[in-house]
Amino acid sequence: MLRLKKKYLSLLFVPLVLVFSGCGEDLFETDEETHATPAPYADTAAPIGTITINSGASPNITNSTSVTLNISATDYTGVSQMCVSDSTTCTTWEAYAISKSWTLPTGDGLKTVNVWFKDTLGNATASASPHSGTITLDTTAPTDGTLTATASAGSITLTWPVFLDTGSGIKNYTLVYNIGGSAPADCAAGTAVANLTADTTFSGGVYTFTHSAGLTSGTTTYYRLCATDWAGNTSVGSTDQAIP
Ligand SMILES: [Ca+2]
Repeated sequence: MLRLKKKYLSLLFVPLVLVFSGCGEDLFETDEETHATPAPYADTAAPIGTITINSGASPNITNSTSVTLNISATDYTGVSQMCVSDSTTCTTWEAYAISKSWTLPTGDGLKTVNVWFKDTLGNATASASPHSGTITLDTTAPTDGTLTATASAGSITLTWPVFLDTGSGIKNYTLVYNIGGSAPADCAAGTAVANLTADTTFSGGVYTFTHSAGLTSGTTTYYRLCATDWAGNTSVGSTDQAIP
């Protein structure tokens, strides 16, 4: 019985690969009269693509109108052009690129950026069906509630109600203090308390944090509490003081 050794089997594929790769070349020689037969495939499809804004981070929120568009498209004959717009109308075609700096329209809220693609043969994304990316623009800092500092022997208890934020919501609080003097000018000044989030309890809509480390008995401690939203906007802060 005639059997082909396994090692010779692979040799059979070599000519086949050469044949197919030769056909592949033909598909792109659109302006050369090298073959009598027409190309076996006509590309009438628009590119397929996606767009995300600032890499589509989650939650996808920004406090700046300056963003980066991350663009990707594929096409049988190659992606040639793109058209980016804040509206549902394409107005300006430009060379296809996978990254583009973009300025969102001002005004907080959900923003949509649309992109249309065109391949090298002119097949374009349907005008009514652009690819879309979204991001929430929040440029408004949270509204401060009232911080209350209450002293007891060796410690000060701080309480505050939930601060409010439009646009993206409160992400975290920052509590800073000065021993003597006056309240820190902002929440980047003064000394930040350690482990604020971990050591804060929440009940009945009120946060409670007890501060003891670093206090000086008999000396007024000045506090400032700020809230930061998910877009990175930090409030001016609410201040209070107490003498432990
Ligand atoms: Ca906000």
